[in-house]
Amino acid sequence: MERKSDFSEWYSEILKRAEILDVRYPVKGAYVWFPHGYKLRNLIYGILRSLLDEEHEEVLFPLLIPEDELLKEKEHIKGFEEEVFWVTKGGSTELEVPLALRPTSETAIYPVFKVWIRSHRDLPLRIYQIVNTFRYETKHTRPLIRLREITSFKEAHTVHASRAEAEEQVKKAVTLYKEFFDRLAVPYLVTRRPEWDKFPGADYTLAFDTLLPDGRALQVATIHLLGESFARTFEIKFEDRDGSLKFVNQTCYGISERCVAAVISVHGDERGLVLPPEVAPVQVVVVPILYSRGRSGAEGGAEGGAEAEEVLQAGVGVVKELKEAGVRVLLDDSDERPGAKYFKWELKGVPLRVEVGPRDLRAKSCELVCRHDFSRTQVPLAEVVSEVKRALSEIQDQIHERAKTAFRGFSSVFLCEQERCGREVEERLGVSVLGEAVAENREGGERGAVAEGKSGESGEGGEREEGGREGKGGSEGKCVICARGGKRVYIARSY
Ligand code: 5CA
Repeated sequence: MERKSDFSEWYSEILKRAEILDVRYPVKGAYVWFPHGYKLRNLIYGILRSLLDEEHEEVLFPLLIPEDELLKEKEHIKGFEEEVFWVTKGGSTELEVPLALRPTSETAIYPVFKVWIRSHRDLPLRIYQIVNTFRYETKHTRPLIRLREITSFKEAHTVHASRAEAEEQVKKAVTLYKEFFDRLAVPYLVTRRPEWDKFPGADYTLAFDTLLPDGRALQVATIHLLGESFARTFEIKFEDRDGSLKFVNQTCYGISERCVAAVISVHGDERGLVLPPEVAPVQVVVVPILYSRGRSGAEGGAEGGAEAEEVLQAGVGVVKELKEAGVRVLLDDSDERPGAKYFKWELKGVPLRVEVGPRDLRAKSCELVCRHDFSRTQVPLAEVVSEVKRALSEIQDQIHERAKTAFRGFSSVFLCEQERCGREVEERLGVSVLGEAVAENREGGERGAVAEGKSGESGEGGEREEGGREGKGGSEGKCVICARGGKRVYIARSY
């Protein structure tokens, strides 16, 4: 399975063969999680949940939104009206008020915020939920990437007393998402989306993009400063310390199962999945090498049988020790040949394999084989727990480093703020304008395009520059289309 030359084919094959997702469900844009895929999904979400839990509380709002609430925020509905699935009947009875399947939950949550929030003492309010959302996507649907049923929309909504506090929250959300993607070893670029591409109803939108092996950008997270717009529509006010009534300031941010797509696509190779140990459902597979098939010694004679039993017991012992040490470990003592076992677990992305054979046993050792680079190390059986733990931590770092090296960043051009110019660049080059890199980019340590430097150093708009090389050309120059003053924006073919 060649990953680069035909990424699309590789991606479909991997979802099927590594048992992530079954795409045979008869509803467009809706898919079935296999057990292995579901475990991976839950481990990934567990990280996000634990990060969110530090400062947010989990809630659960209904799936159905009354039409009148959904239509209230004019900008918002303009952006979503073509994407909404409607429930119009209960049995054979037409509903008086049609109900929307949430495409996102602002209009479900904010009417309730109106009654929850009374005073400055109720603020800040930070909640999140992990729910399914529905979007009638008209573009080509793709498993985990463009869904009509997003099965796990991790949406956070926060409410503040002032715009400054809401902006502070946006920064915190950037830091939180950076930590999340760092732990998935997925590199990213954070940009501020152009005005014409922000979330419907937001003041501005920041987005995380990663790069898939076919050179296309995948937007994996967005953070929106909503300001007062929804507060005015839904009349969410609070009594401030001085007794005056004020509109609240809001933010929201979310991540879908695209984060799972990113982990699969960024790290995988021609043999299958390569999973960072942090999120691998099986971190270690122990394979006893039993030369006498059948373990009872049917082929190897009595002596071979006894040796095979010892090897098996050594494997069982290693599994027990690792399990006790909190490692997600599995013993493969099936009757398959070792080669077939290696193939199977490599396909599923198990980061580390422990092989124990008769020769290893005589030397009181075993062999560790890393999935991502196939390197082998002989380690004493007595030190297997510490050696495995060390290896897993090194693998996590090496996979991250490798992904950062492969992340070439994005090209950039100078553009003014007019939508007309942006659209023209998109059309002419067949790309999306991702936007200006935001200052916070630096902290994450990603190689992504960071344009620094003084304004208009080169003065030539329109040069294409690889991201990752800082400073060259500066952050301001002439718009490639109209030659007026422009800023450096990143562009990429995108999903
Ligand atoms: N309420 C806000 C924040 S939660 C919101 O809905 N933002 S969003 O529209 O930008 O969606 C959040 C993220 O979900 C996007 O950045 C994108 O990564 C992902 N996403 C959007 N549409 C789909 C889709 N159809 N399938 C899979 N993921 C999607």
